[in-house]
Amino acid sequence: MQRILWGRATSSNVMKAVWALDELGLPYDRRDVGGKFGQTDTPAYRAMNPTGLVPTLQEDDFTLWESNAICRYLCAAHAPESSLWPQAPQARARVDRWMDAQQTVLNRPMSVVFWGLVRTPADKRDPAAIAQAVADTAKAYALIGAELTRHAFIAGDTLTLADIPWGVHVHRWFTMDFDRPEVPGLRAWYDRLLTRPAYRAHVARPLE
Ligand SMILES: N[C@@H](CCC(=O)N[C@@H](CS)C(=O)NCC(=O)O)C(=O)O
Repeated sequence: MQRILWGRATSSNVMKAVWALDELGLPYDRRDVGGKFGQTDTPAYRAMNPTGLVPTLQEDDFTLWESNAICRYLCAAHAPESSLWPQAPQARARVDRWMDAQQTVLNRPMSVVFWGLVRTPADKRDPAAIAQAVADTAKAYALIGAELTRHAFIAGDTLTLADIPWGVHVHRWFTMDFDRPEVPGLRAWYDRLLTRPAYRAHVARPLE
């Protein structure tokens, strides 16, 4: 079976998929598309992913988009026993809840902070919008911080898929140059993630 992960390495959503692939020890080829590489507007790419976004997973003639769905599929299809996505319904639901919350609670303010501070020239920034987004992002991180003061990872004592969507963003949070609000529990968890080879290889990279 040939497995291809379509998407540029600088995308937070691509990072989730490659981090999960490496944690599960699954081989893949990653192909650069999206951003400065383009190619996401072609009929061939849109046939795989009608949103034109990255990432897209391709396994022979099966294709899948939405980064969190890709992470869950990889566990379900190739590592059903993995502790990354526990099988017990309540444990699994707790993991899924945090994956959803990254998309619904964290993503919007964190995008404003990241795009504002990293991808926008200093003279074009909107300081008020960034300040509001920093406050909202800190509130979102406080939700997982409350969990992380009770156990080592978001959904318990071991790494699960819950850590992956939040973990890609926390590297940006601690790497951007700004006056960062303190969130109890967050830095220790980030340091824990930094001990993982897959996280260092794909997520903890210079911001661009
Ligand atoms: N909800 C989608 C969002 C995908 C998304 O917004 N991807 C961004 C990169 S992080 C993208 O494709 N941007 C346009 C591009 O890279 O060309 C997911 O989680 O996969």
